[in-house]
Amino acid sequence: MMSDKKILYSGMQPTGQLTLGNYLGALKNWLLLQEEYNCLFSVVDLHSLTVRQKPADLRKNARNLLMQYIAAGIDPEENIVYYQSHVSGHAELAWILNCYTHLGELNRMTQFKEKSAKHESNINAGLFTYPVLMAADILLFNTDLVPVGHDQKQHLELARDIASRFNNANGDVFTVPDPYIAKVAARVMSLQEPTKKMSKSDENPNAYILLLDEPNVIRNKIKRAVTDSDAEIRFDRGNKAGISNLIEIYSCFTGMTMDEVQSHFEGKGYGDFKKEVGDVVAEGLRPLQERYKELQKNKDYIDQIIKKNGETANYLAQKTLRKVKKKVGLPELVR
Ligand code: ATP
Ligand code: LTN
Repeated sequence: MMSDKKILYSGMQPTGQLTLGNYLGALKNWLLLQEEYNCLFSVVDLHSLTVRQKPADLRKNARNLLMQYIAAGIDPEENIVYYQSHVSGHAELAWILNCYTHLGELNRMTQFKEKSAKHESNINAGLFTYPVLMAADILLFNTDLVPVGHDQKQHLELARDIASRFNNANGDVFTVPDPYIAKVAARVMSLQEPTKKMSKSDENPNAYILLLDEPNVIRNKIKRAVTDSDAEIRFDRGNKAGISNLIEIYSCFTGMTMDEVQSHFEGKGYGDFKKEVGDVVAEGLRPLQERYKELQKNKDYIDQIIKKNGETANYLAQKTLRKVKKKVGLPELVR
């Protein structure tokens, strides 16, 4: 962490099991970037409290999520993989940044609007200030690059605005972070409603593929995916959302371009196409699933990773917080 590489930060909410959307839209890019950057990958458990969670489920999901990062290929010895709630600096910085964020900015956030509509009976203040906590996550570590799916672009722009506003008022403290959004599969769509994004908190399990779904479950979900009635395998998001989504997924797992995928399936029917997509996804996720099973047997190893990385993250967070507190005029702690 102390080397002179640039800093990368990203995280995911432990609101359920990881989907193919989380994997292709975000996690896969983390894997590509982890050598080039000093990386922090957090399990953003504080964020997930904005929607009611069952405590036992949250605890389980958080640990499973951290293990899925590692099973996917994130090296926890070289990168800081940790729980957000183990580093109290996130909440402290979020408070300070709340005072540098305008209500109008938060009112414009589409995720807030969507989640408010979905959870009408619990539109809490945390849901509203969610993007400020996210800005704190990123700015706490002087992050240069934030790889996320397309849905997080607006939050990232806000984090940049908050950083610049703070710097303008108090002198350069924060690095203004850049987003990293992949070109292909930045938005993997629901298998049941292909105009909506695939989401791990969807009520219908057929809408998503979980990274830990059994191979036959994966094949069946793809077989049932909603398509269209014209039987042509062609990439056209506007008119053929379901088929285009499957083409993108296939392209991610095979490394083929959209054109190559189209010619590969020329003359074939949807049945054959779906079968092949199911096969490459099931096969592509097999190594991750095998590593996950191994990690499950290794409780002490995971515990030690959580402890060590949490300590490092805390140390780095305190360094930034001390600077921020001083800049805004909070009294120094006398030891
Ligand atoms: P929830 O359903 O609880 O809102 P989610 O599935 O949207 O969760 P997050 O934890 O909010 O997942 O997101 C983790 C990362 O995965 C983010 O970088 C997000 O942009 C990315 N991501 C989530 N869904 C998709 C998707 N369908 N396609 C591409 N990227 C996605
Ligand atoms: N809001 C993000 C999760 C998240 C995040 C972050 C991503 C919280 N803090 C910092 C990147 C950097 C989401 O995916 N819903």
